[in-house]
Amino acid sequence: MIKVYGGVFSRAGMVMCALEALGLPYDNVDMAPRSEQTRSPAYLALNPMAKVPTLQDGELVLWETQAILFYLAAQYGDNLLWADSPAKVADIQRWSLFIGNQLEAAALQMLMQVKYSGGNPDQAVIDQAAQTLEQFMPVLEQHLDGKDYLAESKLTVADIHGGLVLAWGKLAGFDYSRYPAVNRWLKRILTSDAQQRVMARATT
Ligand SMILES: N[C@@H](CCC(=O)N[C@@H](CS)C(=O)NCC(=O)O)C(=O)O
Repeated sequence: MIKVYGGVFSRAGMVMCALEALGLPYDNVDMAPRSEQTRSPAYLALNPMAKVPTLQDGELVLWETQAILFYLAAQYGDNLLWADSPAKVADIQRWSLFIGNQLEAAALQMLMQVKYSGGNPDQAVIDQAAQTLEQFMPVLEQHLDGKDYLAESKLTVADIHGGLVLAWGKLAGFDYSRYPAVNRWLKRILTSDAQQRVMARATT
């Protein structure tokens, strides 16, 4: 059985969302980032970064969220979450990498400051992160205008990764309503059946 290390609210949630969308059974080993568990010799043997998520699928051990998502879709997608030509696959990867490279750090910094700074957020860091999101949001807005998904006119791993990254900004209070196409897309991902099933795990 496929095993996912890391909890629902970490990037492991993205992996679980993809597994849910693919209809694949999996075991979740819930471990918090920076916990003792992530520093155990057994876990370090799987992931020398001591971070989550890690995927175990038979002999395969994989870390780095986007690599895991690309693997799952390519291996098990059978036309779900993925595409059937190198150019279309590259388009899915392009949007996921764009969000990963341009927006992920800013969205995470904003979330960390607003939610996890012990009530002592650094406004300069928040402002800088907001500025970065504002800088690249028009690219997404223009691309998503008139579209339901980032690539392929269907849910792909780019939407799962991208939507859950942008959700960090939303949790931190970033106002996406000024970008209506992005806002609609984000809502579509967060309310998708797959993501609802992941969130249900948080309460069980
Ligand atoms: N680029 C990595 C980042 C992994 C990562 O930073 N995971 C967080 C949880 S979402 C973590 O384990 N942080 C602990 C740490 O930074 O020590 C990926 O996408 O998998």
